[in-house]
Amino acid sequence: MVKRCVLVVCGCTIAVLVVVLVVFLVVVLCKNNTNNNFKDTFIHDCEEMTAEVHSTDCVGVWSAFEQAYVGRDPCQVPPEAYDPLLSVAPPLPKRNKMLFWSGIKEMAHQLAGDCYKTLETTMLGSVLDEKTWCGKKGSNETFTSGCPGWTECENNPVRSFWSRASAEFAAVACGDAAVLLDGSRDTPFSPTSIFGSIEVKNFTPDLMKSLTVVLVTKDNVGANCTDESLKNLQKELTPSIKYICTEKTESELLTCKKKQDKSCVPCW
Ligand code: AVW
Repeated sequence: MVKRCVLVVCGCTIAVLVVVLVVFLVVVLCKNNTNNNFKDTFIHDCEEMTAEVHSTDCVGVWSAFEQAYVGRDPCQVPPEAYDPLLSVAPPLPKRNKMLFWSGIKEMAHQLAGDCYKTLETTMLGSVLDEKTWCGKKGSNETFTSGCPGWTECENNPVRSFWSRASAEFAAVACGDAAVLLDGSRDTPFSPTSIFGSIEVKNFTPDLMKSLTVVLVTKDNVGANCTDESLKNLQKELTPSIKYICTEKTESELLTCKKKQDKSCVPCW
């Protein structure tokens, strides 16, 4: 009887240990998989994006990327931490086809198609769009969850990346550029947005000829080109950059886009 009891207790203990071990292995493997997935996807997407243009050392680009935040407190990653990354993978400008946006990301990308270049269609922008990442003090890992949110602290790895990349994207914009602003916002030109606080301040007057503001409204409801906030935008622009403003409804723009061919005649 005692022997049987000992056997049952031992059996149960072994079964519990096996379950704990399996759960532990699954958790560890899944975690590593997430991190490797992030790295592998980064390198894969980088290679796909650069294959046609020029060969790029995407493993080197990954190293420059991770050195910005790995091992650091995720609230102490300033935009300058990405300087080495931006110097190995700078945004390539497209003359007269640079498109900025504020408030209407989806619409901007529907209209951009293959005709315009947005920050999210540059190599780094497309690889990191909609992604979250951060490091941790004393760790050499990349985490894709549990990272600080956009407003949780200013110097978080994601926000600092977009700030630094936006500054660079704006600095190389050349010729006639355009910005799509959300006409249904109270302040279509927001001085605290990335466009208002970073991009406008980084335009290079010797490179940029004009900026066309396309105020996008829903069926003519919303702001127009006389909007107070746009006066602040004009004030921010160097006088040598010509300012143009036009009002368009969403449906006008989408209808035009459908008809647009490879000649990419602007819809504004
Ligand atoms: P936006 P931006 N919390 O539509 O001018 C979370 O205002 O700033 O346009 N995420 C945020 C927050 C926030 N408070 N603020 C901004 N974001 C993120 C790069 C979020 O992902 C391009 F070149 C939101 O979708 C454009 O010309 C995105 O920032 C320009 O910057 C845009 O906020 C658009 O930035």
